[in-house]
Amino acid sequence: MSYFPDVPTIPFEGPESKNPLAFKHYDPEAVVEGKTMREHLRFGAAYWHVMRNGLADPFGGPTALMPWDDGSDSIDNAKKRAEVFFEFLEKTGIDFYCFHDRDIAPELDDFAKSTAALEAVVEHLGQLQEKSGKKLLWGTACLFNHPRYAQGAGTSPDAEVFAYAAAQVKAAIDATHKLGGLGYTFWGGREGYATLLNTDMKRELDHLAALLHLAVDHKKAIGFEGQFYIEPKPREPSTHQYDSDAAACLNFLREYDLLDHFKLNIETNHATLAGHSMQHELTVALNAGALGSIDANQGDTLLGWDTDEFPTDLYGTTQVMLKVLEMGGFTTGGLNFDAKRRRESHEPIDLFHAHVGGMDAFARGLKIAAAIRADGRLREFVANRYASWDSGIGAEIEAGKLTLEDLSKHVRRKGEPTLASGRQEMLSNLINEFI
Ligand code: XLS
Ligand code: NI
Ligand code: NI
Repeated sequence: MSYFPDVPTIPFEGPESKNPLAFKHYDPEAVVEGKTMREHLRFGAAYWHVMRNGLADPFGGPTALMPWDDGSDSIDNAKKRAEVFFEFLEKTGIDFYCFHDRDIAPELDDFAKSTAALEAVVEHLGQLQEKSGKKLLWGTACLFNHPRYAQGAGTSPDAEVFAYAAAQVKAAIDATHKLGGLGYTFWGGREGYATLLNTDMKRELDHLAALLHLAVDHKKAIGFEGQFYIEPKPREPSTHQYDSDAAACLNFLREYDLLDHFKLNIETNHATLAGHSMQHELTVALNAGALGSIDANQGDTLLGWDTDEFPTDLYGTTQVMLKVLEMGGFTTGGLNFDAKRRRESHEPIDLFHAHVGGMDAFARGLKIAAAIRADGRLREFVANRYASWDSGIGAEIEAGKLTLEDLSKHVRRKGEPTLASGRQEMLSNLINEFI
C-alpha cells in the first residue's frame, strides 16, 4: 500500500538534472572532508509539520490535503499516519525524525488514557523503525497547545499544572527512550510571560529549573543516554520567553547548575526573531561547547513571526555548515527540518518538493563550506587579524602576566597603535567566489 503512489524514491541525478523530484547536490554517499554527506548532514523530518500541520494561519483554516487521515483521535488513525510518515522518510531518504508526544498520539480525556495511547503508537513506531532503519533524533512533550498550559507549563503559577507538565515530560522521555532516541528537546513555548504585572519571574525561573532537574534525575533513573537540548526562542506565543536566545539559555543553565546536562538546539527562524543571525547563535553555542542540534528552516524578512520556511538560502546553509564543520560535525544532533510548506502548497507532493529542496540547499552549503575551508584564505585572514596576540605583548596579556602598571609603561613607550583594515567587503566577495 502506497500513500504517495506518484512519488518515486528520490534519486540523485546531479546538477544538470531538470527533474524537480531529484537531488541535484545531495548525494548521500559522496565524501566531503572525509565523511559522507549523509553522515555530515543527518537530516531529520518533523512529525508535527509533515503529518499534523494543516497549514492554517491566523486568518484562515487548514488547506493541506491529507487523504490518509480520517481526522479522528483513534489509535488506528495515529498508526496509519505513522505508516504514511515512514513511507515519506523512505522516499526522501531522510534518516531521522523528531516528534512531540501529541503529534504521534492523541491527547484523550484523561492523562492515563493519553499515556496509554502514546505507548500504543510508540510500539508501532518501534516496529516501523526496526523495518526501515530510521532513527529518532529527538522527542519532546507538547507543553503549549492544551488550554491548561495557557499560563505556562513548568512556569505556571498553578502547581497542579506544573505537576501535569512533569507527568507529561516523564511519559515523553520514556517514549523517546523506548524508541532509542538520540536526544530529547525542551522548547518552552509558554515558559515566559504575557505581562510582568502578574508575574513572579524569579519564582517561575526556579520552577523551570526544578522541572529540568527532575528530568535529569529521571533520565539517570531509567538509564536514558540521549542528549537533552534546550531550544531558544525569544517570543511567540508568549510576549517574552525565558529561553530567549542562546546566551540567555546558557546563563540560565549555568545559574541553575544544569550546564553539564544540556546542549542547545538552535533554530534559524528563532535566531532572527531574537534579532540575531543564525551564525551568531551557532557561534555563541559553539563557544560554550553546547552546540547540539539544529532546527533547519528560515524566516521571511517581510514577516515578523516564525514563518518556518524551508531553507533555500545558500548563504544561510553555507554559514550553518561552516559552523558545523568547525565544530567537527554533529555527535547526537542533526539538521531537523522544523519547516512547513506555505499555505498555498497544499498537495501531498509539495512535502517532497519542500524537503528535497531543503536537503539540496544544505548539500550545497556543505560543499561550499568545505571548499571555503580547503581554500584557507578566510581562516588565514582571521588568524592573521589576531596575530598580535600570538607573541610579544599580546601573548603576555593572554597569559595573565602583565599588570595595568606594565601596560601603562608599554603604551608610553610604544605610542599610538596602527590598526589594520577589517576588510569586510573583500571577505564578502571571497564568499561569493564559492557560492
Ligand atoms: C516552535 C518550535 C517547536 C520546537 C519543538 O517554534 O520550533 O517546533 O522545535 O517543540
Ligand atoms: Ni523548532
Ligand atoms: Ni520554531
